[in-house]
Amino acid sequence: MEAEDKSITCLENGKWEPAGCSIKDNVVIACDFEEQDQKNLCQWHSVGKARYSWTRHNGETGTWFTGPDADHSIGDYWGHYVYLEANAPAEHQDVAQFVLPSFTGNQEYCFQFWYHMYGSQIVYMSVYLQDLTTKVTTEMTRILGNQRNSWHQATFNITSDVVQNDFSIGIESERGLGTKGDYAIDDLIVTKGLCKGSQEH
Ligand SMILES: [Ca+2]
Ligand SMILES: [Ca+2]
Repeated sequence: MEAEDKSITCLENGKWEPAGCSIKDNVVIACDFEEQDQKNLCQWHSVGKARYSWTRHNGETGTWFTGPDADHSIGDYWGHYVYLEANAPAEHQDVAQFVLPSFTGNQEYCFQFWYHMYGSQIVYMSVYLQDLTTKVTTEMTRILGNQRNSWHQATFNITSDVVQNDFSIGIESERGLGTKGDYAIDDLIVTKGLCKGSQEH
């Protein structure tokens, strides 16, 4: 009898390859940001200016009335999430993308994550797929404005006809007029097949 394999071994030739996954429940990737080395495991990275980039963090953020007080997975000071800090040096209209780099196209997936958009100067969070061959971007949703001080779940079916070629998943947000606009995400999971019993977001 094999030992339970909790490791995610989906990475082949630098690309997430669902057929190579050994984890249970059809998980392609799962990022709760609790381990520093998940930066390698999930291969997430931030695209944009250095002064405004998605960063791993725990506890509350540096300004009152924006950002979460705790992460989603654990729910206390010690839990980690990834966020965009609106304080300086960030500037008005800076944009940053959180990117999961590469999935095999022309297959069905379920993508779920938790987001936190609290603050009077929140602008938007856009979730999109980018075809790595054609560079065409397909926006799946755009969440606008202050969503109060709580975590919300987003669920997406990625049907096989949406992206024919290998693709990346991106989450983009924009820094608003002032400092009360921290965005956070946690507990991202991509599984093979469409979402079970869930509604499309
Ligand atoms: Ca977490
Ligand atoms: Ca804060």
